[in-house]
Amino acid sequence: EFKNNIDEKQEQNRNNHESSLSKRQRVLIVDDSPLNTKVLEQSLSGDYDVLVAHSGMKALSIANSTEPPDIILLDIVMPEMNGYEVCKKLHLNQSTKELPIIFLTSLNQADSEEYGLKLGAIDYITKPFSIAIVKAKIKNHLALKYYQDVLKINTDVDQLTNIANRRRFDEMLSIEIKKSKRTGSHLSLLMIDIDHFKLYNDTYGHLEGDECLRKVAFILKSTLKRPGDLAARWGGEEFTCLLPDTDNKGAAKIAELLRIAIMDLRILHNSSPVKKVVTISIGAATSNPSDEASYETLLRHADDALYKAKASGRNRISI
Ligand code: GH3
Ligand code: MG
Ligand code: MG
Ligand code: MG
Repeated sequence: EFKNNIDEKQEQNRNNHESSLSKRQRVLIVDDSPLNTKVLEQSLSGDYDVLVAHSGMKALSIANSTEPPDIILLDIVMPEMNGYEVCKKLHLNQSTKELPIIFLTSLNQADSEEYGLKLGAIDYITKPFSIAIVKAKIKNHLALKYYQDVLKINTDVDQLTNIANRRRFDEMLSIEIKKSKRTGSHLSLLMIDIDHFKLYNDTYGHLEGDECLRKVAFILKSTLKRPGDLAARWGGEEFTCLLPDTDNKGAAKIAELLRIAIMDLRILHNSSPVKKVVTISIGAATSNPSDEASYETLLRHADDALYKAKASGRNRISI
């Protein structure tokens, strides 16, 4: 039953990216006048999931939620926070800066439009508007947004395991190294390698081998709980975990959690001399905030530690 549970969750994980693309797209309408939002909501809700905000603050909170919109229709003249301000704030934030914004406003001077477009809005429609034109524009912009999302998934996600790929890991590692230098915080990195995986392939075949990689990836990803943590496929049967704000004690604790979690999966590996189930070895490295942590030294330390874990018997962690 435990195994079925894992298979099911893993299946959900596999479909996660695809389903996030096949879901109905979401349109956020921002306007202080409920009368305006009502008209738009009625004419758009047949094709899209429509979200409504009657203030700039509310719009920002929806855009930053776990279910952000795919496009925003943004009024400009609103009390408290106007549409230009909302647009600027969205663009300053990493997670919302790529959301397409269409201004929908009664400000019909050329310089208002120029200013809005220079702030990064993809379009500018003046009131009174033709609902048919608004709908056609939304449709076109959402088609572009869809391909942007497809591209993002293909550049960041490993096709076999559906966790972050090497490119994504490299990118996050350099970002986190800069951050740890700036803030003086510890940054830890785990290098993980499946034990006797060649023997696993030889015994069960490459397709079973691939399935095993998917299971291991899924467990690594779901065992990491902190929002900044990242599990990635480094290549072949090797994985990495990036652990921001984590010292060597914390890293050792998480490495041990991961080691146990994989062993507890009980994926049969009859020809392994270590155990009769699939196990992993882990090398951990932590940047010392006082020295110059670099990409190469962190990786080299983790690699050296992994080598030690392998040499001293496998199914263990080394720092
Ligand atoms: P060790 O305990 O020392 O790590 O032994 P090992 O056999 O795991 O190490 P080695 O690096 O010699 O072999 C790794 C094997 O992983 C070789 C290759 O057949 C297998 N492998 C790498 N990538 C994939 C993959 O995408 N799918 C499958 N099925 N196997 C892979
Ligand atoms: Mg208004
Ligand atoms: Mg290897
Ligand atoms: Mg190996």
